[in-house]
Amino acid sequence: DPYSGDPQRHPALRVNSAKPFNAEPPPALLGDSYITPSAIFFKRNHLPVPRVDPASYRLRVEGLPRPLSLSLADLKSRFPKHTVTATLQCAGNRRSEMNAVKQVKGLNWGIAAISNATWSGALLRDVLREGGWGPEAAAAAGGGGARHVQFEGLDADASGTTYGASIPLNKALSEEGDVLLAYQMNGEDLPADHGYPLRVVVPGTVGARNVKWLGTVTVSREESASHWQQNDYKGFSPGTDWDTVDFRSAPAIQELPVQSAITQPADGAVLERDADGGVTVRGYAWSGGGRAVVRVDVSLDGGKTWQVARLREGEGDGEGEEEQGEATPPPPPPPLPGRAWAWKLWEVVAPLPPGEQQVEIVCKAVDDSYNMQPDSVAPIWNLRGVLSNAWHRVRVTVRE
Ligand code: MTE
Ligand code: MO
Repeated sequence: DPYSGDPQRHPALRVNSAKPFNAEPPPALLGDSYITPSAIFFKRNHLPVPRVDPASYRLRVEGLPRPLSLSLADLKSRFPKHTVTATLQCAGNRRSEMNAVKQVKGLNWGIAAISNATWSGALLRDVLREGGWGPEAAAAAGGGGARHVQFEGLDADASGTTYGASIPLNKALSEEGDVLLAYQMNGEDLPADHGYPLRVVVPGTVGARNVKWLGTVTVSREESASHWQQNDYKGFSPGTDWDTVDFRSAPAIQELPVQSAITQPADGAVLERDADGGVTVRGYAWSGGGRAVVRVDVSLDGGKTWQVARLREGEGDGEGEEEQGEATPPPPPPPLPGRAWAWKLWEVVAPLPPGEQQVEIVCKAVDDSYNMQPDSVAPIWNLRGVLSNAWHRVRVTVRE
């Protein structure tokens, strides 16, 4: 069994596939903490988890004037340690809602194939510069006109095919791109499931490009030739089916569209009112490309009327943030424009008229480019079930 070396996992995870291991946390648990504990961070593996010996591990860096072979100690000592809080979201998050409209191909993710962590490591930019990347190399590398950075994982199938992906070179080189060769997650060594000993973290970019168990980085003219870059993780029209799809006709997903979902209450829940007769609704919101979520609208009547949710900024749990007073510490500074890599958790305490009632709760987020989520799934349905970001709806019963 090629999966016999896989690590132990947290029992609270909802398993979508055991081999390879794919699982997401229960939504209420996800929405509880701004930083997702590593044990319940969603896990998306295409292949068995490779066992990597940290002592003999080397990262190969190619396509540069000076190719590099870096040990973990090199990565930790020769480059400044950089820390970024970034949300990862799988392209297939919320795929089950597409499946409900019409069958799609892929793991049946709920709303929790997304999580937020603090990552530390060397900046990919610094490593590429150490390899001689600069204006002259830009002209010479990759036969002229290098455009991409390819990543190859150490996880392989029975035929030796490894996981791979690539990102635009501009993203990797940008001083504001924050692309990390990460050796830590939430202040500890990366867990085995999340890429030990090294993964790339590409803030603002779809999960699939955040290659785990990183073996090789290559600056190149071409995108990665891997299946997952070329023939997967692309979006298509609702009218495209498996007989007509041409994967060459669509770009690989990189930045993801604006997203939000309700983590509490759960669909089908029976709710009690709080002392003031209201109900509490909580969720997450995030957008790709470093675009900040600026507003989340919540409806308790299926989308007829709306109110604005309170964004629970930063690492606090949201308790007491509304109290004004001399003792209140100032809020954390907002992220630099274009670098809002982390999600925002949000909350609404909504009043409801008395009496038992069925309520359809809806949320939708707006990012700082004023991108908004589409209201329904059918017009964005696609055969692979990716980019599922329609208004999220849960139906609950509220009791006296
Ligand atoms: N990297 C390798 N080497 N192998 C993989 O299967 N899965 C990708 C990406 N990096 C994958 C990988 C996908 S599709 C996603 S969504 C993220 O890892 C998931 O990261 P996580 O398991 O840390 O949540
Ligand atoms: Mo993914």
